[in-house]
This record gives sequence, C-alpha cells and structure tokens, in this order.
Amino acid sequence: MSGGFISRGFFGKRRPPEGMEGRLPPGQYYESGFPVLTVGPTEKIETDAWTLRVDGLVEHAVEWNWNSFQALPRTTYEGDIHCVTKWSKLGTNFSGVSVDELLKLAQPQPEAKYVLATSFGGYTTNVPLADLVDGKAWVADTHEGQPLPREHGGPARLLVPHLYFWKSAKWVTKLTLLAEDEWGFWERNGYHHRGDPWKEQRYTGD
Ligand SMILES: Nc1nc2c(c(=O)[nH]1)N[C@H]1C(S)=C(S)[C@@H](COP(=O)(O)O)O[C@H]1N2
Ligand SMILES: [Mo]
Repeated sequence: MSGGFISRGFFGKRRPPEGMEGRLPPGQYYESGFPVLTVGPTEKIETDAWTLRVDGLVEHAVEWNWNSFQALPRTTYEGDIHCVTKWSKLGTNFSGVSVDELLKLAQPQPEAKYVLATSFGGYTTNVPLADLVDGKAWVADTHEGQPLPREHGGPARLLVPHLYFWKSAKWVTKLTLLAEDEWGFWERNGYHHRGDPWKEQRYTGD
C-alpha cells in the first residue's frame, strides 16, 4: 500500500517520461505542472502601459511599446526550463522576440559584456551578454500558444532557458548593457552570477 502511494505521489510525478531522463540536469526532478515563483506581488501591467527598453552601452537606446514590439519578427522556443529550486519542466513552448532582434536595432558597443535585466516592480537579474545572443534568449509573450499568464510574467518576460529560471525575469521592462557585471536580486543574495544548470551553478562559487 505505501509502495503504491510512493509510486503515484512521489516518484510518479518526479521521474521524467520514458526516454527523457537525459534531459534532467544534475540534482533536478521532473515537474509536469508549471509552478509560480515570485518574490513580491504579481505585477499587473496592461499592454497600454507596457514598455521595453534596451539601453546602456548601445549605439541607440531603443524603447518599444506593445504595438512596436508586436511588429518585430517572432520565433518560438520548444524545450526545457530548470528552476534552481530543483524542478525542471520538459518540452515546454514559448514564443516572442529573440534578444538578437532587439540588439540588431540597439547595436551593442564593443565594451558591452554583461546585461542587467530589470522588471516592473524592481526585480533584477544579471546575465552575460554572450548568454542572450545567437538564438538563446527571448522576450516571450506566449506560453503553449496562449498569451503569457500574468503570474508567469505576462504580458512579457525574459526567457533564457539554458540558464536557471531565475534569470528569466518576469514582467521585464529593461535590458541594460554593461562593461562590468552588476549583480541582480538573487545574485546579491548568494546565487550564481551565471547559473548554468548543467554545471550546477546554483550558488556563488559553485
Ligand atoms: N520579476 C520577477 N521575475 C522573476 C522572479 C520574480 O520573483 N520576479 N522569480 C524568478 C524565479 S526564482 C523563477 S524560478 C522564475 C519562475 O517563473 P514562473 O513563476 O513562471 O515559474 O521566475 C524568475 N523571474
Ligand atoms: Mo527560481
């Protein structure tokens, strides 16, 4: 009886489907739902009030409103996401505008090596610029073909799926390009400056 309980309630949920075992980074378990993790309140941003800005070490600081953002070329991410609290969600789907498209217009200066992402509400996270380019990162506004739910960062969030999910700033409103790394909220609180799940870069010094 207890075996049955454990199998359904614990291992059944936490083991990935057949053939997907290799997609779980070290120390992660399989999550079939989509947990919500937010430090403060869920931000409520109407698309009318939404803006996204790319500034700092760029040739042109650029700001989009919802309409000009929607006019940009779009692409889709099909794949996995990994939270530092140890859940991984496999085979999920987001669409939006790649950071490459935003940077094409803003044009990073040669000294730009790091990015500080800022959200409505004040959450921040830092990411090396190299981790946001070449099709690895998006400002995503849909999940599974639906408008991104507010609790998951809608109208739009940063999506950097190859790094731990705290780098994927919900309600993102600004990407600032910097010459020196400037730590964000979790990074100042002991989390890794980069956060590669395959290298288990959870905490500062990992
Ligand atoms: N603005 C904002 N973005 C955020 C967070 C947050 O608290 N505020 N939490 C981060 C963390 S720790 C994780 S794991 C993911 C969670 O995203 P989800 O709630 O869509 O699963 O968002 C990241 N982005
Ligand atoms: Mo997280």
